[in-house]
Amino acid sequence: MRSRSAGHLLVEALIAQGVDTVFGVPGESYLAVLDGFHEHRERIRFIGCRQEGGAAFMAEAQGKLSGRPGICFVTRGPGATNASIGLHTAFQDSTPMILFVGQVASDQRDREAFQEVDYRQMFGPGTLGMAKWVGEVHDADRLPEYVARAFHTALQGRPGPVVLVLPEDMLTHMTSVPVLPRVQPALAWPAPGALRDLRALLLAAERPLLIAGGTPWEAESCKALQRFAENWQLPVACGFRFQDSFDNRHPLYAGDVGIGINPKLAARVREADLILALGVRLGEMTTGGYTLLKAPRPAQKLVHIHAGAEELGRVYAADLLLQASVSCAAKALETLAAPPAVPWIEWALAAHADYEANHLAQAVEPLDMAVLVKTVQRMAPADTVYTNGAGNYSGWLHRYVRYHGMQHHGRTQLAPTSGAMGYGVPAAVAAALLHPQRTVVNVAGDGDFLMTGQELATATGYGAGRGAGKLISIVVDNGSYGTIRMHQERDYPGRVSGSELFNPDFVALARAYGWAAHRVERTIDFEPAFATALAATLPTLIHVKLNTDVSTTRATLTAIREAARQREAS
Ligand SMILES: Cc1ncc(C[n+]2csc(CCOP(=O)(O)OP(=O)(O)O)c2C)c(N)n1
Repeated sequence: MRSRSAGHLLVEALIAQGVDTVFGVPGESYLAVLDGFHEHRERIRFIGCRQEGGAAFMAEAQGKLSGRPGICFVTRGPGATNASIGLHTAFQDSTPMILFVGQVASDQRDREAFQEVDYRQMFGPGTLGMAKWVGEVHDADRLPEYVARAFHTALQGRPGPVVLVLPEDMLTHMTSVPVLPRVQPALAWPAPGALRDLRALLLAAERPLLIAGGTPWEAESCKALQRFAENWQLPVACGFRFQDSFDNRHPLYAGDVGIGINPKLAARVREADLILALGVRLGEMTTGGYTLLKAPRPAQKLVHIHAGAEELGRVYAADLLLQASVSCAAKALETLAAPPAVPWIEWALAAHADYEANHLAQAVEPLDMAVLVKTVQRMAPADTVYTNGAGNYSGWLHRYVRYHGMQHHGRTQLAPTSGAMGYGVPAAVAAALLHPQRTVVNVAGDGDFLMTGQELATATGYGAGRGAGKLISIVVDNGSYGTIRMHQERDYPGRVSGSELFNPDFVALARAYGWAAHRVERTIDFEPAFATALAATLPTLIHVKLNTDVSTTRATLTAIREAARQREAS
């Protein structure tokens, strides 16, 4: 085996894992790796981003889209701190991801050398919710072992982010060790006895509800889930921001259990006598703040199926716990013999009828977000990827986009269950770069957009959205951090502080980045603007002006404030 630097070896190891694109911001701490990317530029590309938060979000989106770890490279101290938002998102969203961090040279360690941080302390598993594992590589010959372990750890059990720390001097050591083969994650199958118990619980149920979500769903497991649901006529809801786990057009679809949940679905979750939670973590957002399922002992019978042993029994005392990968669980469930008839047909039909009724919206003038979102889905190709960050504006996507199950076009919803603002733009840029044939539509709030809007330059620089697939970002400008304003009006009516925004001219800003841009102030002007964007040869930003008072898909700020004042008065 020829000798080369560990930096080159690392790039070869990534290629052996099937990686062809990585995201990052360069730093002097890992020059040998950057040189490796130059060496192997025909087989792997380094997308240089404009801020590590953007790069880490892009890698997270890569992990969501591919089911394999998204890869991000950043420099020490400032680079790693900027990247932490993407790491946190990958953790909360159970997305496989590896963050490589350049580190000070070994002979400088522990002096608080320039930009030195102890990443085991900063991101370590003891720190709730940042990384599954933090490894530091001190021996160039062992780099393949660390990389393979990073892939396994990111993919197995509950998927998530891993950090590999790379001391600068280690990267320049010469080594002749070979790379290891592509990692295939070990899968966990449900035990036959547990499946029998699950069947018995189903047979005893009258109002069951399946909640699907988490990761890693893909085409085959989504198909298996659908067959299981059909065999048993089970109504299926999706967990918060996992709306593409089950086809929203299917007659058994009941809606999503997340922020802005359909009140009828919330009632149905409470009324259910059996909740079958498949792949979802049963976190705060999917349980309505642990109220739809009362913690720690729910009123409903609860079966929780999850790949991570640590998730089972984390909060809830369930009636049955199954540790299994979602793909294995779904395949096992579809073989579960269903009775000739189930007693909950009416219940299942009503669940879907409630979902359909929730699609109807009261008209809003002059700009109707419900119509806007429905227009996007009517006009955009069926395999369009939708991205968003955090903010009330995302409620219109959650409520009105009918996400297709992953058996149709893979993942089409890139949205942070972590509630990280700024996610949508970089996720969209990553999706457009990774799938140039597919159209990507980002919807961002005005606050949300400017957290990572600099990545428009990355899109322009790397030619995203210039081919068959379009890249479109719709900025919903209500002149405020509207979600926070909503909370203020609810808890401190009329006392607005810190949530008003001064915005730039978004059209001029987008054009300065080399994007096409349009402004829309009325519903009727949206369709022509979106048609122009779908025909454009440049990525396009559509700046949508929304009245600040339009707060959520269901309420205005005025109504929220008045209700709060009445509560105060009574
Ligand atoms: C990185 C980050 N910072 C702060 C918050 C808290 N936060 C949640 S929503 C929100 C306001 C979002 O404003 P905007 O994007 O304009 O959307 P809107 O709510 O107005 O629709 C804020 C500040 C967050 N979720 N993420």
